[in-house]
Amino acid sequence: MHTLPQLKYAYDALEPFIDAKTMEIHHSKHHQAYVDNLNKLLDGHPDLQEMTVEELLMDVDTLPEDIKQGVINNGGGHANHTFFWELLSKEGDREPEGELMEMIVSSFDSFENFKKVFTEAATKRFGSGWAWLIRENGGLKVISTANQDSPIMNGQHALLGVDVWEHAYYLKYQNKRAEYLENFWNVINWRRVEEEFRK
Ligand code: MN3
Repeated sequence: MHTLPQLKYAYDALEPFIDAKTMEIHHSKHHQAYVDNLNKLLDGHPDLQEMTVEELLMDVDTLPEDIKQGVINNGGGHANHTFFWELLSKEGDREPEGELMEMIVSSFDSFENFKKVFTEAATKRFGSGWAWLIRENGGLKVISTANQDSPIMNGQHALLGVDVWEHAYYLKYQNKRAEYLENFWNVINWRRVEEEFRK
């Protein structure tokens, strides 16, 4: 049985960059729905019920055809959001440190340029989806995925991700995705990103 993870901070902790109402609806309604739908899809599949959401996503081609797309959408939604909440914080430094920073600079020339590349991928994602910073070939790369497709499905290891579904920003920023993305840099928990980088 998959469950909604508790946030380690209050819904208003990321104000004014991400507003409390958006956080509350995003977590308690949207994320909850992915969890509930995933549980419903796995009902009657005791073997699949024992797997973690990462295990389900790692091998989607082995899933029964009638639930495959549903698990991609809702399992992906559950995994993506669980990671996303951990990536957010209003405390601490606004830049990565140490080896992560070094690899960002060696992969993108500068931290400023990395921000530009990441923001561009997030801005250009048509419709709903995510932008990610992933590890690849001993370096780092920016990608984006559609809908709730998870990098885990492609065997990719994400270090940072941003949700660009309208539900992530519409209440505060309306159609201005670029403004939401500008503000996103104020709420990244770089210590959590560094922890993922060390894995
Ligand atoms: Mn979302």
